[in-house]
Amino acid sequence: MEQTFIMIKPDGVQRGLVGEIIGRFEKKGFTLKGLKFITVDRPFAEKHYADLSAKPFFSKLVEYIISGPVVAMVWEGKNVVATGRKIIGATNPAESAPGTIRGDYAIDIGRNVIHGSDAVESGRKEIALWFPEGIAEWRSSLHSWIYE
Ligand code: DAT
Ligand code: MG
Repeated sequence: MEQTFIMIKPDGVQRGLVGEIIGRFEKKGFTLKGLKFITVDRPFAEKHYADLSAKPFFSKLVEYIISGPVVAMVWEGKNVVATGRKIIGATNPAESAPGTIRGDYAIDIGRNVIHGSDAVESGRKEIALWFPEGIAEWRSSLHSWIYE
């Protein structure tokens, strides 16, 4: 089954949005496979955002991600990468639809509350980076009530 890496950024933690965000993924029917509350250091954040290292906003982005604890998660389910991105909303909250996490809870692009993998392959890489110890092996007993 497909997996994605989701991270509640430091602003989401500070603003008390952890329960709300986890609830949206849970209620959709996705399965939580990994979760940790951690503050990452600069080299780690730079590795996570390595693809953006040439962007003018890169250093500000890294500064933001290391500014406090984040909630790092692995969620599993059918099409969870693309659907997760829909739940999260457009990168710039000014363009995120109401009903999405960023559309409901964010204003500035540099404080957009949450990260989600943009493809199955980048998800695989991000999960390996954030969860080198591996993730939980379990199957929800609700499976047959969510999938036909
Ligand atoms: P996303 O987080 O939607 O996958 P991304 O991978 O393109 O977006 O960029 C990572 C983060 O970098 C994004 O959540 C916010 C920040 N960012 C992206 N584009 C930006 C821009 N033009 N100015 C400032 N910050 C930006
Ligand atoms: Mg991205």
